[in-house]
Amino acid sequence: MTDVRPPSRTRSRRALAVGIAAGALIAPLLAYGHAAATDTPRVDPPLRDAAASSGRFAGLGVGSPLNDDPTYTDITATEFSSLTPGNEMKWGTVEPVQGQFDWSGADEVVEFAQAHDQEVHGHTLVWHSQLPGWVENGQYEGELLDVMTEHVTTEASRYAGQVARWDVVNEPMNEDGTLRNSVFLQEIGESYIAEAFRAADAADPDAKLYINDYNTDGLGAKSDGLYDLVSSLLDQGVPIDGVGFQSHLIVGQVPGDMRENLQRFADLGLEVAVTELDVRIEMPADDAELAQQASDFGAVVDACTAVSACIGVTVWGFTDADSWIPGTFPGYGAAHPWDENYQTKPAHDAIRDAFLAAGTG
Ligand code: G2I
Repeated sequence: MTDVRPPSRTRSRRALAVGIAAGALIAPLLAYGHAAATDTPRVDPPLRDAAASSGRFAGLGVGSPLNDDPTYTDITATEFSSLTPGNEMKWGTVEPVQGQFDWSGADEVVEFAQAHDQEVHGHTLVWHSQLPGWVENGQYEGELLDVMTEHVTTEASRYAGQVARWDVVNEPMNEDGTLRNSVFLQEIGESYIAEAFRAADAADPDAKLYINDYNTDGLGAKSDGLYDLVSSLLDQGVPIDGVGFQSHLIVGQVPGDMRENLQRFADLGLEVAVTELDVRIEMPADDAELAQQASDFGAVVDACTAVSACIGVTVWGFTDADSWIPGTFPGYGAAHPWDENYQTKPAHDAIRDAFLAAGTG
């Protein structure tokens, strides 16, 4: 339970990134160019190669356990160039008892990613949800600031050099743009956010440090509040590198000002990324809704590729067979780019084509 050794490292993160970028820039060009010249059937590139042709990653928020289904792992390995552990790096998972760590699930995802030349997007260090009971209920020794700092330091140190990006603080905003009244805000005050970033930076100076939230994809009160918060963190010299836009969307409701919103954060000098994209449909989904969903996935990728500081798009699950949506939004489903039988949906092709349209493909 308390093993502190990191999983073995075969290649550095930087080497991985270069390898992915170089290989993926060339692969779709060869496939496309050759097919056009000889009239042989077109070979569609996997999403990771399509994304790389525009200099970006195609990410996946993975379910667990990863290795149960060979079709699942095969698609995970071949289609995506970044993995976000869906639950395995959350506080409640890794530190169920104060000071006792269980890295098994997180290590599994990191090792899988390294074996398949994928980046890891760490998720998440400080979040009000999926906390261990001892944090939630205040059953810890000492001050919460020290407890939080210790947790961030321990987890970010363990994976230092192996995590490309960390969601350091997740979902800090209320819908009206004020700060969420989490246990961290209550016990520490709003400085908890700056302190979490400082601890993560000290533990892993190479990881890009993100703040990540939902319903901040377009302009509005919540994203205005996030913008003000991030601006203030930058003014204070807090080591923040990026903003993640989760993009849990409803079919037909991609914010028309998403590009503009991403751009204003980029204009602060930050990276931006789409971090948890899905597009839910009220069930049963018909063909018209699946076509609209495809257009929605494409529109989100277009919003990202229109912003040079937007470094990639992560989908939150790839198959309708393994989805968080029906449990959280009863009556909704079909939110992902592959169907329940692991067949690609129009949404998959729209993601691929949007990346290719922005890139060299
Ligand atoms: O809620 C959707 C996402 C919103 N943004 C932050 C993400 O971390 C969050 O992800 C989801 C996971 O995809 C779910 O898998 O977070 C949920 C909890 O808020 C996760 O659901 C939980 C279930 O509630 C538990 O019953 C289950 O034991 O997943 C657990 C592990 O499968």
